[in-house]
Amino acid sequence: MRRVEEATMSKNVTHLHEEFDGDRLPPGQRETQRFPVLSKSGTPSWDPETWSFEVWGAVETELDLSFDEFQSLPSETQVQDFHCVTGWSKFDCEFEGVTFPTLAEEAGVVDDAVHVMFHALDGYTTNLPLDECMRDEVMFVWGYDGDDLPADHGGPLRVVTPHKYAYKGAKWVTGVEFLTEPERGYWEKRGYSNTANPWNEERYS
Ligand SMILES: Nc1nc2c(c(=O)[nH]1)N[C@H]1C(S)=C(S)[C@@H](COP(=O)(O)O)O[C@H]1N2
Ligand SMILES: [Mo]
Repeated sequence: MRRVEEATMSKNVTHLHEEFDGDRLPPGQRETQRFPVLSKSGTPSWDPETWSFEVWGAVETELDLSFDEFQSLPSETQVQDFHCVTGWSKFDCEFEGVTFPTLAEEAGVVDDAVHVMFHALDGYTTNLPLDECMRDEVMFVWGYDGDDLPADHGGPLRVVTPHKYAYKGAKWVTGVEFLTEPERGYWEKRGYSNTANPWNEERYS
């Protein structure tokens, strides 16, 4: 019964490419059935007792949530495609979690916020303009294909950005910083595109 309800409530957003005037498989990409793991350094460990998710910067209310508290936020399931800048795409990933706009509403974003920096347990950071985050397809996810998100893929919690190459989605995310000026994250400082639109092949800068 529960499975049926979840299936009904899952939202399919794999038509997202239409908004970018592109094919479902972006140029220069190859479809894979596997889900390769790509991390700058290994998989960090986390302690459910001390893990906390923080939101700070240009917000009305800074947040500090336990994993249970985070999972109590309004959540949903979406079927999305995943595009890696190294050339593979994985179709129909089912992700469960909280949308970026839901989290932003929880914190109350102030008027002069224009940019966002995501922070992760392994020291990784990645940035996006606020308006590119304020879409329902940008999610903080803890569930993948009906199970917990595997640790290698960013469990307990990661960001997914199906409108961008996947380096814009921080695995092991524990912090979201709202900024009044743009800043660059880990790969954006090291030659990957700041904009990362897969349908324009914005891979390098
Ligand atoms: N915290 C963190 N997030 C990260 C990375 C990382 O090294 N650390 N790598 C990024 C890159 S380059 C890619 S392609 C995707 C890969 O996600 P996957 O390992 O689940 O395929 O995660 C992104 N998020
Ligand atoms: Mo990547």
